[in-house]
Amino acid sequence: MKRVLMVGSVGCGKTTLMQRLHGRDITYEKTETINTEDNVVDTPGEYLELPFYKHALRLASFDRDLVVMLASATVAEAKYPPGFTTFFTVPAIGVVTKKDAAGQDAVDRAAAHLREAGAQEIYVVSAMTGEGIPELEARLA
Ligand SMILES: Nc1nc2c(ncn2[C@@H]2O[C@H](COP(=O)(O)OP(=O)(O)O)[C@@H](O)[C@H]2O)c(=O)[nH]1
Ligand SMILES: [Mg+2]
Repeated sequence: MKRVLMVGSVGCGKTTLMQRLHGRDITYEKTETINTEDNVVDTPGEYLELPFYKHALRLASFDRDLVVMLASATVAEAKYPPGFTTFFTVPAIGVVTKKDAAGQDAVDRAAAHLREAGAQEIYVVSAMTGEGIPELEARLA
């Protein structure tokens, strides 16, 4: 599996997706700091949301193959500034999470936010039902 960095706002589903990708039980764990498990680096949503922490995301990306930008289909507002991917020196893909909890319009809106942030490839998944996970796993292999 590629070395990836999970980025996204608080509660968008980063840790749950990491658990799913590792085939672990899905349990809620608040992410307090940068947490590395095998090839996945999980980050707290505050690192994206609070300007003071943003540099930490860039530092954490330096030894990664890929940045995975997450956006929850259940959140209407954009959490990334336009062109956010230019912040990184490695490629970034977009992942819409929580497909099971939202309608198609909401999924499309989250995907549009990710495209505006610079993602040219978008995957739509549910860490709960497993939908879309095989396609994402294939991309990360
Ligand atoms: N319905 C649904 N809920 C999810 C999904 N992924 C995560 N969640 C829930 O969203 C909340 C935040 O998830 P978490 O992975 O901790 O978000 P993080 O802050 O980005 O790490 C938890 O209550 C999860 O159970 C999903 O695919 N579907
Ligand atoms: Mg987390």
